[in-house]
Amino acid sequence: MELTGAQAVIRSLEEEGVEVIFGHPGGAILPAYDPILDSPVRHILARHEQGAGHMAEGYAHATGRVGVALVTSGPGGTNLVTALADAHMDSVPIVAITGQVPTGAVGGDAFQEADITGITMPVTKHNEMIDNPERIAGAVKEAFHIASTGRPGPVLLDIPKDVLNARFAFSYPDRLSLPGYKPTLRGHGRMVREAAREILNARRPVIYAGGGIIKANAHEELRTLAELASLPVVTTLMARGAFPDSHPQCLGMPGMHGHWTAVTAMQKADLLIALGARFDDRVTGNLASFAPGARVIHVDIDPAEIGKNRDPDVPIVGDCRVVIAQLVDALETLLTDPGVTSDRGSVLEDWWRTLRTWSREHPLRYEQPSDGPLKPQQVIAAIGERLGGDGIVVSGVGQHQMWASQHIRYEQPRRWINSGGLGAMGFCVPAAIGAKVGRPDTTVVGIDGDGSFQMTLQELATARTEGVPVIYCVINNGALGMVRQWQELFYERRFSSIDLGFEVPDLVKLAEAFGCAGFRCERPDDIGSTLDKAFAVGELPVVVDFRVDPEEKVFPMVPAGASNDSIVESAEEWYAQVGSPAPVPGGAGEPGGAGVPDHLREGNAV
Ligand SMILES: Cc1ncc(C[n+]2csc(CCOP(=O)(O)OP(=O)(O)O)c2C)c(N)n1
Ligand SMILES: [Mg+2]
Repeated sequence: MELTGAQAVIRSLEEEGVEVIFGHPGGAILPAYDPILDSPVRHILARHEQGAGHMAEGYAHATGRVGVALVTSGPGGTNLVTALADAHMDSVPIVAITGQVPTGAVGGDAFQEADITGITMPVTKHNEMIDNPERIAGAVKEAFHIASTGRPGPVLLDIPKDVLNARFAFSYPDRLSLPGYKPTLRGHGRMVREAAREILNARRPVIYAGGGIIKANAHEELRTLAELASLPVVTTLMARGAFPDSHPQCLGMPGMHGHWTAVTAMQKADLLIALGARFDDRVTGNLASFAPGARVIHVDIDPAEIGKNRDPDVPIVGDCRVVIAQLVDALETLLTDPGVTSDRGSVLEDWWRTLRTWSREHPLRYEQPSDGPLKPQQVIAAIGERLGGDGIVVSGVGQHQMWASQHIRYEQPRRWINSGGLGAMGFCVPAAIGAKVGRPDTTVVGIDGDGSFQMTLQELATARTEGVPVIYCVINNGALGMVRQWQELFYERRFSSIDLGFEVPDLVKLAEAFGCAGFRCERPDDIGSTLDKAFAVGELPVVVDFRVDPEEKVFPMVPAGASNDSIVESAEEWYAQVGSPAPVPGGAGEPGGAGVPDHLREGNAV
């Protein structure tokens, strides 16, 4: 069948089962926009290419399928870079297609030319400029395969305009030929048996579950393993929901703002079973003092992760779902040995007693005075209760993100979506649109910061015009709160360029200007009724302006680069160690705060 290159692109997407494209047109990609009119594939017009990229990511996070973004050359591609980098850091399967100037003009600084394959080389799993139309179908097929298999990630295809316009005989390949690309799925048998023995020998084991569990759809296997061997589980920021928060063996989130018990359990563990996790600095704190007494089993599909930050005692390259099932088999075999106690709970009794005591003594803490300012944690907890384990929560980046991870219970995978590795403000508004498009029957709540919201709020227009009713709850502290928190703690309250104010923009009027419903809540007593109104809207996107206390800080906290042993649970504990807070500029207060002891100083290690 004879098609143009552009028709071949859209046909190839149809062949891959794509139901929706998030994009924004322009000169070089124009030919590809014409056949969309005749295709069953839905196109969602983002107002900014970064938005299109994050929408594709949100869609992929929520559905487990590949998200697709389509943009033009030059600024279209460069605007997409943040989303690609985010997808690369968080292993999100997306395929981006960019238009390019005609082949003959490449390299000549033509209008809207950018070397997008060069620019995105370090932030894509694979990219390619397609130089002839016959290559389109094969390249698309490979792109979807590479994006979604092994360690998932972004793939970019750059297609010059003359290639899009050329006519040729199209056929879709039914086979792939990628001889150099064969991700290892099955773990090495001897290593798996070794890991099973380590698990039985351990007295203070902890499963360190990372985002790879969700990517591999391994949550059921994880649960089987944890229950079989009575193992405590921590779920990282990228793995919230991979193991139910309500499960008695769940210790919560580790890391810089993790639960005290999760952080400390890892520090005191004699065995860490790292499953699809990458020993990120936000989890380990100072690497040299991280989990000093622990032996390490590290399971990851990406061989480059093994030993990157921490040398494992038992390295296993493989897909989490496959390897955990192998581990369960190996453990079951060992447990039939008459010399081995099959009641692992009794073997780990001391450890569990300690963990339970810690959990009781070190809950997350905050106080909501009934007549005082609205506390962000209270708002977020109320949203979580309203969702009751159903619904998808998408966040921006900052304090609100940490509170949304801490104060909402996640019971299932793909219910918590955020920008973890890159920490890209602006993620929430578009990613929530992508999630809702992928899961239209599920309530999608965006929990955003006032700063993050202002980076991509123009996508409210997309949500409204495309009929995507996300409920955005802006945790409005009038500030770049997380930066403010660091300036308070590490720069003696010398607040520099963090003030956003509450009034500009007026979020309720802004919502209305975009044809969305807008509400405001300023008092603790009004949280419930405001959420009632927001959840009752139904058809339209909603923006709720929750005006919260700017003084509130995220605790627990391990200062960047410090040891996880220096975890601080509250502002009171912090100031008990460093001296009273420095005076609020222009306000009352005792001088002090300059005496930050060495172990709480912000390190240089990120
Ligand atoms: C694109 C981008 N720029 C800058 C930062 C640095 N940064 C991290 S958190 C933060 C403040 C976020 O403010 P807001 O969205 O209001 O969230 P809050 O911390 O107040 O809850 C900033 C500027 C970032 N993460 N991403
Ligand atoms: Mg803020």
